[in-house]
Amino acid sequence: MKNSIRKQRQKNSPTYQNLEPRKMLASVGFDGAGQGSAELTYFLGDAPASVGQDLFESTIEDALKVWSDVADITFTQTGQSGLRDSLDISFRNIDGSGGTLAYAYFPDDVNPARIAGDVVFDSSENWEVGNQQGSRAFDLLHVAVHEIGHSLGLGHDPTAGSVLAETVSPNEAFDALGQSDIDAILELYAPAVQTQVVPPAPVPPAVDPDPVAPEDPVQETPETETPDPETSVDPEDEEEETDPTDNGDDDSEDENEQDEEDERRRRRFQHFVNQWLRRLRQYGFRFRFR
Ligand SMILES: [Ca+2]
Ligand SMILES: [Ca+2]
Ligand SMILES: [Zn+2]
Repeated sequence: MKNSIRKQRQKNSPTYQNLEPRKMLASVGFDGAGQGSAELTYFLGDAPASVGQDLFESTIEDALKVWSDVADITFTQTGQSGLRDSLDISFRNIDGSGGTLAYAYFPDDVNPARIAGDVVFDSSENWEVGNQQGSRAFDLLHVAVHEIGHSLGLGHDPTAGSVLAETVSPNEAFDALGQSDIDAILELYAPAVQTQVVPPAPVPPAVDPDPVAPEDPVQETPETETPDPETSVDPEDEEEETDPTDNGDDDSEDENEQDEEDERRRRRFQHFVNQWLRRLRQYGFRFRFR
């Protein structure tokens, strides 16, 4: 298949903004016929200095996650190129600036396993992530989501809003899959088992745990300025706790306990909100329509 795709590419003289000339092929996906799951690896080649390796890596991770959030596909990075069931993702000069932006190989039912799923970006294009540079550069994330769609077996899609549209404008930045993209990938693979980013319910346990080591439902160290109930002590609380004259059985203490409980709930809720916001940022909700 490789040769015929190459010939096809040479015969066509693509217009600017076509992502790639692509022969119409049909694939059942890496999972074979039916809607199954796929465990794939991916290998990253060297990014051009204009993009930078870190941005390349994080952008590809974001693009892979766009698909694995929807379909039951796992991607694990590997340091070895040329593996079976592995997407080798690299840059090289394809045809200079303009023309083809990138291309990808369909899964192993269409291509030899060694190249199935591989993606190549044209290192001669100006790339950015987002659309800060307007018409001067193409959104690497958009093109990566598009090409990885091909890697997984999807063809082009003329539906408005599809990331698999045949063309892309340099003024576009990826926002989300279109509904037709979601429908198309779910015709090839099972739905993602893993739930999407959902915040933990902001309800503390009914029984307060040991106040010295409050139960933290998500075992991560908060990195925000939110006070950690474990390490910060309200001066009034401290006074209350160390008051030697307190016999510990009057009504005002009950009220104080209630206040402390409310304060703990408030801090825990704030902790959840901060964590959720951090995850949203982490998972790349960084593009907005303008
Ligand atoms: Ca090109
Ligand atoms: Ca742009
Ligand atoms: Zn395409």
